[in-house]
Formats: sequence, C-alpha cells, structure tokens
Amino acid sequence: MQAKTTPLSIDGHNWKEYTLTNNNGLSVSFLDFGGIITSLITPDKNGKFENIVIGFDDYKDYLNNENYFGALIGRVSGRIANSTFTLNGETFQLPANEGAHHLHGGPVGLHSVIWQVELIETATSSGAVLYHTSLDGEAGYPGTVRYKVSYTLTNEDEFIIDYEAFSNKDTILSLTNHSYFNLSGDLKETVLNHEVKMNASQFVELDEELIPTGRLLPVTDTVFDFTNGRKIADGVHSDDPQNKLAGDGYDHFFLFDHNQTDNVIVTEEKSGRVLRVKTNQPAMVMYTANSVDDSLKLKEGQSAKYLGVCLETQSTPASLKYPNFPSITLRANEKYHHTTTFSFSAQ
Ligand code: G6D
Repeated sequence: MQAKTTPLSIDGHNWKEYTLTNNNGLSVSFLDFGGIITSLITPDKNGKFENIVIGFDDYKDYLNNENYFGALIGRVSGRIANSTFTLNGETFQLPANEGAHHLHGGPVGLHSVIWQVELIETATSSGAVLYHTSLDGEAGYPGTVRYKVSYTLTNEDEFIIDYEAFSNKDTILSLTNHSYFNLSGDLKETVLNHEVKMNASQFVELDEELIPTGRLLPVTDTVFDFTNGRKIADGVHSDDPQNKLAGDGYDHFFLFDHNQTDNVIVTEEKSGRVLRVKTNQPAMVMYTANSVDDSLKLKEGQSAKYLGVCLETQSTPASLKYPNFPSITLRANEKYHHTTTFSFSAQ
C-alpha cells in the first residue's frame, strides 16, 4: 500500500495530486482542488492496466470544468428549480448557473474549492480524508457545514467514497462524485456497448429544462428498465421523449429498490471489466455524457459524446417541491452520512 503526493503549479494555483495504490496495482489519483478524480487505473481480463475515467490532459482545464469531470459535487447535487427553496418557512435565493436554475452547488460549488487532505495508510487500504468548511450564507445556503470525505482504495479492489457532514443550522445537503466511467480502458470507445444492470423499478420524469415534473415513472417496458441488464445504446437510439429531451441518452434519477446486494453492475465485454456499485443512498442519477462535445483534450485524446457514464448516487432536490421524494434536508447538528462503494473486477 502506498500513497504519493505530487505538488503542482497550475496557472498560478498551488494544487496537489495524490495517488493511492493498492497491493494489486490498482490506483486512484485525485486533486485537492474539487477532490477531482483525475485517473482510476484497473486491469482488464488480460491484466492490462488502463485508465477507466475521463480526465483532462492539461490540469488547467479543471479551472473551467463545465462537465464536472471527476469532481465532488455540493452543497446540493442536481438542479434546484429557479434557484430558490423554502426551509422552515424561510425562502432562500441561490445563484443561478444554468438558465434560471441552480446546478451542482452553483458557480462556487464544492467542485471548485481546495480540500485539506490527510493521507491514511492501513494494512488493507490506501486512503485519504478530505476536509472543507462552507460558511453560513455561502452560495446562499443556510448553515456553516463541515465536510469530511474519505477516499479509500482497499486490497479487495474497492474504491469507497464516504461523505460525512454536520451543519450548525437546518439546511439542505446532497453530495456526490461526478466521475465519468469508461470500462473499455483508456477511452478506447464510447460507453454505448456498456451493459448496465440496475436495481431500480422507478425513475423521475423530467421536463424540457431537466427539472423533475414530480411524476415517478415505472421502468417496465421502457429503455429505462435495467433490472435484467441493458446496453446504454438502447437509450441513445430510443424515441422515448425522456431520452430525447436528455440529449438522446440518459440523465435521469433512478430510485433504488434496495432488495439486492449491488445497486448497479456495469459490464464491458471486450475488456471483461465489471464495476459494481453499492450505496446507502436512495437513488442515483445516471448520466451518459450527452452534453460532452469533441472540443476538450483528455489524457487519452479528444473528448466525445457518450465517452463516459456518471453514476451519481444521491438524494434529490426535487424533494424540496415534492415531499414524497427522498429528502435532502439536514437538521442542525445531525450527521449527514453517504457511503458508496465502487468494486472493480475483470472476467
Ligand atoms: C448536464 O444535465 C447534465 C447534468 O446531469 C450533468 O451533471 C452536467 O451536464 C455535467 O448539465
């Protein structure tokens, strides 16, 4: 087990990149800036180690990371409609950064702050704890919030992201990580041939601005039914209005049934790589990089539509309007705890 720290000077900013490596040679690299995961190296079925996440070639591009590649997201993942919410009878106005709406914590969200990092090595894992504090009123949110996010790579080839937070006032909070996975290895091809199996029988209907309408739709007899496994291509080539309005793909909130060991299993046949996801979160946004264009220089070459799939475990800001949806309210001095395990194998 070993962890490496590399000081970086990026466009005048003093960042650090950390690389966690386990006993089997798997590694995760991330920045103190935004907790951004810059690479995740795992073997294919022939033991060839390759990167399986989207990351920029020039780290200066993370200063304008409009796709949130690899980043920690918060205070609230997803869209807060019209950038406003009411809590305990008080209405709060947040900065709008996508039309009228507030997306992923706004223009100064957690993807763009410097986290304080402590490396933690044990006999069975290589890890780090990332700390940050958002002050009361910052980005328009109530409460001073103290975050503790752990990145842990175990010798069982699991990458565990564990999020804890406390607020001194009632507030709203829903954290996630926005890595784009591509199991083909070194971004050899898009994720259209990735097969996804998901333990979710409902998903949230979106309007034209990708704001939840409040309707929970059954996946049965649609290309949103991943219960028995399905290729991502099905949603890309679909005529379902929900796929069309998402930019010809998926960008949807799936509610887990939580009646199986794994919430999600992603398989890529050529490499033999398998990614299993287990989480304590009620749901996940699966986003198939529908808005990624070919203008960005990545480590392995040019960016492209559908070059990765995001598995953003979380709760939903739609609950601010629809109380039957999983809540994002965090009461004063109550512990927020989100843990998600990404397990890697190849067959
Ligand atoms: C687009 O709608 C999608 C979001 O889900 C995603 O998080 C973002 O791009 C990076 O806005």
